[in-house]
Amino acid sequence: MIKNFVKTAIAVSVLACGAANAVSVIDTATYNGNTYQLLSQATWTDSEAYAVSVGAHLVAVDNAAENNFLISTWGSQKTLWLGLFRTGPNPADFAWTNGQAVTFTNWASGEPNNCCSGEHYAHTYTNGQWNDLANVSGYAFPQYGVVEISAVPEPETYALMLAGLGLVGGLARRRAKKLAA
Ligand SMILES: [Ca+2]
Ligand SMILES: [Ca+2]
Repeated sequence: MIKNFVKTAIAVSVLACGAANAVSVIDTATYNGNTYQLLSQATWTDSEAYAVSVGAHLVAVDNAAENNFLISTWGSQKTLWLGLFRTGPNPADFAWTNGQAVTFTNWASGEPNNCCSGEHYAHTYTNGQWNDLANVSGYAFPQYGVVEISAVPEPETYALMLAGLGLVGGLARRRAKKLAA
């Protein structure tokens, strides 16, 4: 039942976001027990939609070590979309799509500048520093998303699991009460 509920929730969220435009996985790597998928060239929103469709999000960079992993694995050759998006006009107004707190950033000098008609999405340069960019699949370079698939369940999946356990526990208690009566 829980499995079906999760499946339905994912299906609904995929429908709500719209199918990602032909985004595919072109490489995979592991780091710290987590799986990372390099996606084909796409806009940020199509890349994040693909990540959501597999029950994950674009990568949230926890620290310099994770950033170094991304750059040494793919980012020294390709500019990578991160799961970091603008939530307001100030330089600090960014959030991770997976909901974790923003405790590390690696902006290039003068970035994020929210240039031109607005730059709401973060990506890496080949030197490992970050820039905010519009929702394009390529500007100076093609843009490639990276999905981070956590080895531990996402918080929302975990909450569903706990809710399911609570339900089972409640039924067991009711059954036990009946027996005792
Ligand atoms: Ca991470
Ligand atoms: Ca910028």
